[in-house]
Amino acid sequence: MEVSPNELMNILNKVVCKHGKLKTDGFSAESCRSMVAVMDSDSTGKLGFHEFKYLWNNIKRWQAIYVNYDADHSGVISASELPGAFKAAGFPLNDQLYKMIIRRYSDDNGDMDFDNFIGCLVRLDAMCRAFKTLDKDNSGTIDLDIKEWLQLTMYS
Ligand SMILES: [Ca+2]
Ligand SMILES: [Ca+2]
Ligand SMILES: [Ca+2]
Repeated sequence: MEVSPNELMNILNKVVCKHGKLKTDGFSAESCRSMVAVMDSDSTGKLGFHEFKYLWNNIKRWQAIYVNYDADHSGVISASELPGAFKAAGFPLNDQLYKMIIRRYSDDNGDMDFDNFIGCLVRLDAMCRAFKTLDKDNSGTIDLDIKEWLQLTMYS
C-alpha cells in the first residue's frame, strides 16, 4: 500500500479539520505533491510504508511543537515565535535563513499557518538529510555536478 499525493492531501486535511488549535487554509494539491517528492527516497512517485511512517511521526512531533510555540494562542506561528519552534524541531538556523523562510512560507503579516509550517519543515528536514547523504566524508561541504543538482532541486 502506497500513499499518492492526493491521498496524502485527503489524510492531512481530515486530521487538521479535527484540530481546533491549528489555523490553516488546508493542504493544497501542490504542497502535497512537493512533500511526496522530497520524501520519496525510492522514486516510486508515492509514499511507501516506511516513508509514510517517517513523515507521520514527524508531523505528530511538529504539530505538538506548533501548539507549544504558538505563545499568544493565535493559531499561527508569527515571525517572533518561529525561531523557537524551528530550534525545538531540531533546526537552529541563522536570522538570514529564518527571514528567507518567512518570506517564502508566511503571509504578509509574517504569520505561518499549519499547512505551511509542515510543508516547510518536511522540505527542510529532507534537504538536510539529502546533504548529509551527499557529504560522505562529513566535511560540511558537498560537490555536485549539474545532473545531481537538478535531481535534487527539481524533484522536490
Ligand atoms: Ca496555508
Ligand atoms: Ca516511494
Ligand atoms: Ca502565534
